[in-house]
Formats: sequence, structure tokens, C-alpha cells
Amino acid sequence: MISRTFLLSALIGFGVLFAVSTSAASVRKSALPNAPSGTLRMNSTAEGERHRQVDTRVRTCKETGLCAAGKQRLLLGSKSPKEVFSALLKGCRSKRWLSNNVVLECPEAVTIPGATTERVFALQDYFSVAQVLAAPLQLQGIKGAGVRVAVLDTGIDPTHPEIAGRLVQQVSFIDGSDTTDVYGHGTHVSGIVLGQGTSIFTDDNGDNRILGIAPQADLFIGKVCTDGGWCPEGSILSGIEWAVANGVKVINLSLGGGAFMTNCDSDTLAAKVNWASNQGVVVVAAAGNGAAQAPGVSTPGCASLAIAVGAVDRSDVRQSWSGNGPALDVMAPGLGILSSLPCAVAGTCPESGYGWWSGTSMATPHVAGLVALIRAENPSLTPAEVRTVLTQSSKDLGDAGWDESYGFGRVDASAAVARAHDFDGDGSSLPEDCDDRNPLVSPLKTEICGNSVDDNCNGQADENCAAPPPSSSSAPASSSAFSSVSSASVSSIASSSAISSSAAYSSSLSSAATSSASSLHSSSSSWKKEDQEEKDDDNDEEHNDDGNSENGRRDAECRTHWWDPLTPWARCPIETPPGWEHDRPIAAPPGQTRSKHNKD
Ligand SMILES: [Ca+2]
Ligand SMILES: [Ca+2]
Ligand SMILES: [Ca+2]
Ligand SMILES: [Ca+2]
Repeated sequence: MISRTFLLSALIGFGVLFAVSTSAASVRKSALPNAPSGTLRMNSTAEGERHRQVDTRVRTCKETGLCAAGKQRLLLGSKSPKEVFSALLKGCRSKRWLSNNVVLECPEAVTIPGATTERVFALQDYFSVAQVLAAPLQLQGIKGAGVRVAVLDTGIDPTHPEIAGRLVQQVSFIDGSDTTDVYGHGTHVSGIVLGQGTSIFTDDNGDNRILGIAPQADLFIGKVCTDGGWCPEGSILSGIEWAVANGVKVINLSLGGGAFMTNCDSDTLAAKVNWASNQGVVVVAAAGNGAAQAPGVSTPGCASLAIAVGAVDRSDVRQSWSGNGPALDVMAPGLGILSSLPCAVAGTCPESGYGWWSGTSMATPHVAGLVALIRAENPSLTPAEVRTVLTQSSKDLGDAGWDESYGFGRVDASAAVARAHDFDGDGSSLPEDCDDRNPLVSPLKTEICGNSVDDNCNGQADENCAAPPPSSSSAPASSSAFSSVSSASVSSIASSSAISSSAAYSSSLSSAATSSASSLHSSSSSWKKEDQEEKDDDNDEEHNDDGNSENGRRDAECRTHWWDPLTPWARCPIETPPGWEHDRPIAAPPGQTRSKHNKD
């Protein structure tokens, strides 16, 4: 048995991995050179250019609120005592002496010969929590309280202030290693899920960009990847079993390998993810970063029950490297994401660190955090229903409807949580809607007689209805009971008349009642399940179209390889017997070490 090793799905840094200290935001902003917008190394120039057009304008201290009222800051290109003295006489004060310059703070009205306005540069990140519309939810107190989220990754910096208060349990599944996050990936991913916002990185809108999606979720850390960023299959499988056994509701897997152009349920890791989903755990996994080299979604994201997440930039533009194809589900921000890092990785020790990383690794925890919000708001939803909530609430991008580049589109947390509150979309939320899986049952509806269903959610089925047929009635009706029944019948007839009622639901229900009310409701309790099964059937047909045979399916999966063209990971031999996946020649390239500035 060959053990496979998976790769973290972060494109770390794109050359913009800045270590920043926790000192004042003004220092961080002004200390950074203008370089970031020019040093992004993009795989696609078109998409890269579009990204760079955002926020390239250089600002002033006044625009950024960094100077006192009525003041301006100037950069004097000389230290000549005469010029400096002249400036001081005009009310300026020197703020910073450099080798050839002086930074002056002056009254706004004055002009100093030889001085230019001190420029203020911007960090090249963005508030991705706002982009996925989770920020308004946090203002309403919707923060994923109490939902257990497992991040199976490179471990954690347990002392990081963004993390510490939420860390519940940590276990290492890497031989000879504790859960310390030497690589930084697990801490970064965890911060995106539930960063506390302890450091204030305020942008022009007053948003604190360090906040995570679900800051009140409970964090379970399984270290399944080595300090070098490699993730052995057995460790991942162990971590998934551990998470399921510990009542975790969401598993984040920002790792993967291969590029599958179908769902990949026969893959060992994918099968385990499907198993976890069947145990009630939502598994969110990266779509992979290799699409520019080989289209498809990496495993385990390609598992049919996993939620596979691709990456868009701040403008909702898909990144060319972001995994695509039939197994892609949704998109989330994944370019230049600011989050927590161990201080050793950020180079800021002893102070806690932060940095900007990119990849589907960073997109995935946005969705895992959102799933925590959904599950906190409606714990009754099954993983399949959470998936429905996510996909049907996403902002459609690219071609209309689901497509291979964007899946169902970029997740929309506000719409998803609204949908979680009213799953069947009948306009009524739990708990008022006594059957939130059935849009025909709602307190907004009128009772339909004879179907044994509490259509109007008042706790009684078929109330105020005519007496059952005489054959089923054991006692003769008294005269008073008879008269009350007959008056109820009359009012029921009146209310079901489309002419007498202006409410649309009343007229639609009356036609349902007169046609086949009982059959409508006997089937409606399982309407959702049937819908789902129909959908699954469609999927199966599509997959069968890929050859309708084991060989055809295998060939499709064997087109896969890693993003790195130098590393042909998944060449399937032509003559592979059943059970072929165990024989795939997958192994880490000998002696290869990875730089944090390369794609991960
Ligand atoms: Ca409802
Ligand atoms: Ca309902
Ligand atoms: Ca009722
Ligand atoms: Ca009824």
C-alpha cells in the first residue's frame, strides 16, 4: 500500500507575504512601499491587471485620517538648515529626520518650496468578510456561537490572540510532532474561520479586516500536515475520524491533490469525506490551485458530498489557477487574504503576526466559517440541506446558473443565513413554520381539510373541518355539534373561493383542495428528498456519459496530475485491475522541499 501525500492549497503570498507588527495601523500602512500592486505575480495577466486596478491610487494623510485637523504632512527633499528653518517659521514641525529628507507636519494653508505631500500607501488586501456579506451578520450577533469547526491542517499557534480564546482541542496526527504550527498555514486558515479581531486593521470603511467569518465558533485543531506542508493520507483520514467522533459540525480541508473532471467518490480520501457527511458533518474542501496546468478539482474536494471551494479576487473574478470542472461547488475570496500567522512565520516575534496569503486554501475557510454560521442558526439542517442553502444562496457569476468556472457562484453569507432560517422559502421561519421543509405548510397558509396535515401550523390537523364519513363515526352527532360543523363548512367554502379572497395563497390552496389535497400533502412531506434524488439521478447520468464503464471513468480520473508539470503524480497505468486506486504511483517527489514563496 502506497501512502499518498497531499498538498496544502495555498498560493502563499504571491510575493506579497508581508510580516506586519501589531503596532499602529498608520505605521503599517505608511511603512509599506508602493510595491505590492506591482509585485503581484499573477498567472493570468488579464485577471492580474483587473486586480491591480483596485486601490492603486496613492492617498494623503488627510484622506486616510492620519493627520491632525488643519494639518498636512510634507516630505522636504533637503535637510538644508535654511529650508528647514524657513518651514518652522511657517508653523511646521519636524516629524521624522531621514538621511536626505525631513517629514514635516504643517498647517494646511502653507506652501513649502521643495516639499511634496507625503504619500500614504495602501495594503493590497481587502475585507473579504465584507465581500461575502458576513459583516452585517456579525453586527446582528450571528457569529457561529458554539459550533465546532475542525481545521485539519499544519497545526496552530495556540497563543495567537486571534485564536487563543476559541481553541477547544488540538491533536497531532503527525508522527513525532506536536500541534505547533511551524508552517503557518493552519493558523492562517483558522484566523479566516474565526479570527477575533483583536488587532485593529481598519480600512477606509471602518471595517476591521482581521475579523473572521464566525468568531464565536469553537476550534478543533487536527495537525495532519507536516512542518514542511505535506499532508499524508493516513493522517488526514485519522483527523477526519477524530473530528467526527468529537461532535464537530464542520471540517475544513485546505489541502488536496490531483485534478478530477468528475466527482471522485471512489478515491479513498473522497470516500472518507462522504462518510463524514453521512455522519452529519459538513466537509468543506479546497478546489485546488492547479487549473492553469490541469483542469479539474483536487481530491477530496471532488467528493460528491464535499463542498468544493474555488477562489475569486476582491472583484469576484475567478483566478486562473482555481480548480474548476464538474465537481466545483462555490467560490470565495482567495487572493491576498489577511489573517493570523505564528510570529516566527511572520517574522514579528515576540509579537503576534499577520500576513497575506492566497489560494483556494484561503477561500475554503471563508465557506467553513459560513457553514458554522448556518449550523448555529439552524442546527436541524442536514449536511445535504446546508449544501442546498449554500449553493442556492450564492451570487451567480460567470455563465448563468451553475458553470464549471464558478460553480454556483460566490457565497453570500447574508442570503445563506436567511435561507437557513426559512429553508423551504415559504416566507415563514422556524419555529413559527412547523414544517420548514414543506412550503405548503406554513402559518401563512389556510388549513386544508381531510389530509391529516396541520397546514397552518396552529398545532391542530384538519381543525374546523366537516365530520368524517358516517362509516367511521361510532356515535351519532348531537344537534349542537352538527350545527357547528355545518357553519364551519360554510365558512370554509367561503374562504376557499377565489372571488371572495384576494390573497394569492388562498386561491392557490383552494384549487389544491378541490383537486387532490390529500395526495398533494402525502407526497409533500418528502418533496425535498425527492428533489434531491432526482438531482442525484441526473448527476449519475452525466457521469455515465463519461464512458459508462469502469474503464471510461478511470481514464477520466487518470487524466489527473498535480499543478506542477514537473511532478506527474497520478499517472494511471493502462492495465490496472479493479481496486486500481491503491496502485497509483503517487509519492512525494524525492528530496523536494518547498519554498513558502512558491505556490502551495
Ligand atoms: Ca419556511
Ligand atoms: Ca413550511
Ligand atoms: Ca391546523
Ligand atoms: Ca389539514
